[in-house]
Amino acid sequence: MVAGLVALTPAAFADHSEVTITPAPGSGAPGCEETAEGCYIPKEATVDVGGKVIFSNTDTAAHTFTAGTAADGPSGVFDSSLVIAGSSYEWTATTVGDFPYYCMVHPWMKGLIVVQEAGAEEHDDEHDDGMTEEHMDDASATGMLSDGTEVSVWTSTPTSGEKMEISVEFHGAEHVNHDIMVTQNSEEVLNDIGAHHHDGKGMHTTAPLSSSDPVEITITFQGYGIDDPKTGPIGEVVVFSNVVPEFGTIAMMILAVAIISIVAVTAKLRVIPRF
Ligand SMILES: [Cu+2]
Repeated sequence: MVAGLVALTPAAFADHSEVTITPAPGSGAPGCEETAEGCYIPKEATVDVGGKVIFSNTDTAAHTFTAGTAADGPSGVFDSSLVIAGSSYEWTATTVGDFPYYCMVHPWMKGLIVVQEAGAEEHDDEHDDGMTEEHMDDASATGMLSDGTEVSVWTSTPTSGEKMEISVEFHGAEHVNHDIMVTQNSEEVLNDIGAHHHDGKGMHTTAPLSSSDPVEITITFQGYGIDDPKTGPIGEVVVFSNVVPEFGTIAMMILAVAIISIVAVTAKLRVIPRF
């Protein structure tokens, strides 16, 4: 496989060192939540770790800018308390993650702040570790969920004694939750439960491998979204068998949840060797 190298200059990255969020005009009355723009503008903002988030109240009503959700209450990550018209509030992001927020006075007002590593970019062509991402055709393997979302994996070459890197992408999807399990010769080398990728992409690393044989990657989709209930074909499983990056995948299947339960029961019957 020929790796397509992508030259990236700092200018290729959007600047996420500071973002200003304003309430939609008139958001003190319900209705903004029905619009495409939402009640906080932008309703989803991206900022780097160490970056500054400014809530500038350009509306005529007083609002709060409170991390958490109206359903679960404040999360404590940040809280402006009441910001009167013409005032502003600043918060500096310190950890990577998705931070939903809302207005305590007007609970229909909701927004999301996505905090990412400095220099990371949602739509760039290179992962943080320098592993070059190919077009979908060049993925190690691509499968599909029943809602049509394509799921691709890119992997490093399985090498005895080394960790294997696996990049997963749910094309065009946001806020993807999934589990990922990787086995090699029936030995579990990675079992990540509850991974969340706010831009649909993520990296996973296995334990050091005990051989250079192909691996099997099982991805269980756990829904789109941040808060429950999550949406999408939850529980669907995409299995990539015999994954070796040069030759692609020999078999790819989408299995129903029921089949997985059978596998789980069967696994319990395995004889565990004792030394
Ligand atoms: Cu408000």
